[in-house]
Amino acid sequence: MILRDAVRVLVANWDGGYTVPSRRLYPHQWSWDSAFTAIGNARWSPRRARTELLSLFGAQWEDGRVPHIVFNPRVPDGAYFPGPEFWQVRAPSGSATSGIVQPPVHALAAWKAHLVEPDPAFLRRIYPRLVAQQAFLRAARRSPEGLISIVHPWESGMDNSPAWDLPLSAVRPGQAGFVRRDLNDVSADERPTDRDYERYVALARAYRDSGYRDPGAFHVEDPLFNAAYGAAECALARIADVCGLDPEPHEREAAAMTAALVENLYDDGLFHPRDLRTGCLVRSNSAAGLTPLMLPELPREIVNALVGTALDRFALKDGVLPSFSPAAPEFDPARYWRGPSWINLTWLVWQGLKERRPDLAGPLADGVISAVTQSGFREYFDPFTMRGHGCRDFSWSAALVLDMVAEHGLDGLPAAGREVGEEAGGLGESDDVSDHVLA
Ligand code: 2M8
Repeated sequence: MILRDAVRVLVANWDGGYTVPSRRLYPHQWSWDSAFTAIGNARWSPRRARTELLSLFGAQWEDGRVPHIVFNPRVPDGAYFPGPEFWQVRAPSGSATSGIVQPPVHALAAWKAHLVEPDPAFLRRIYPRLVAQQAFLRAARRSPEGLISIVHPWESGMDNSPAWDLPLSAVRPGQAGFVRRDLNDVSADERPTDRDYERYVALARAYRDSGYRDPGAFHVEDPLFNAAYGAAECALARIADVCGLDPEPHEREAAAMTAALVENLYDDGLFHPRDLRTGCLVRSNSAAGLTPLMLPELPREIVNALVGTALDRFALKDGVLPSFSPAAPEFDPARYWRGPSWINLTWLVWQGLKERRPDLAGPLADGVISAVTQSGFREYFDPFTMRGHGCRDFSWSAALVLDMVAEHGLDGLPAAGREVGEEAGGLGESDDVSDHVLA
């Protein structure tokens, strides 16, 4: 039932070449959402997964950046703010896009799609695009210590995390002069405050006005973003291998990122962001600090310390992962990225636990499954009551449940890999899958 419902959400949110995160709240294509959605779609329609990724990379910029939103010209102006009229930029393909990026989880998604249904031709097609995405980050955002920076909280994907409160306090909110659309669909106490929104808009405007080049008042190294970059290099090494190319440069790059993270962002059982304006670590309690667990070469003692932190400060033993430590004063179980449990973040940490700590990974998958069984495919969940918050029928919640069930099983039934999706995909692969042509 759960699996069929998940596929139904993904079918309803499919736009012919990609999946919207949510029909009403997010009616365009989002970068990391497409990667997570592809991971789940691969379980019942690998073709859809490949199309989704190729469609996103179709809007890649010449400098290699993959914009965080690709706008659908058929969606009415004003359906989402800030829309194309705010960003004022187009990809070489002609698509209107934003000019900022999101965590590079796409190489991992491409590799996972290939594992479900091997397709070397797809890998050969997307590999240069994925390499260019990483190259942009190195060229435009890499510090001498080897870490990649972000210039907007939206680039972290965890937009409203309390980890950004301090760096954001240096940003002067601009003049309002805009109308928020998000509050049409979701209650104000589950979304960022107006004050935060004014800062987001001021930052995006300043970056736009610099020609999408200069970091402005927010300039931060984020553990999740950097862990995703490192995991992307690991995936690229495997992809290169299948393509008959040398995996070694990617392996070296992944190892260098792991070392840079440990050297610069690790302290006291958790990875922390670093504010490049002050040079100081922002010692917050964000679950982003656990995501370097994704990196296979993370030293064992750090893995053990992170697991200890996850158990003590994040209540992981209860089978859920809050996005922010419940023990911290800023924790809010219902407000967007300030404490609720998110399925994508849980999935990233689960990647790092599956082999090292199956005793913890199993209950985490069960926790996710019971949250959606109780509350549906909501955007986020109260980590204690599992009550759903944010929008409904949210794509990555549905997609990643398909992936977790395929690997972990359901209700005591063993993992079934591809068959999970085939059974759930009884709804049939729609004919409405266009084979997107890369620009
Ligand atoms: C949220 O972010 C957008 C801005 O990009 C928003 O609040 O309008 C975040 O949760 C982000 O991680 C996600 O990619 C996006 C679409 O699901 O929504």
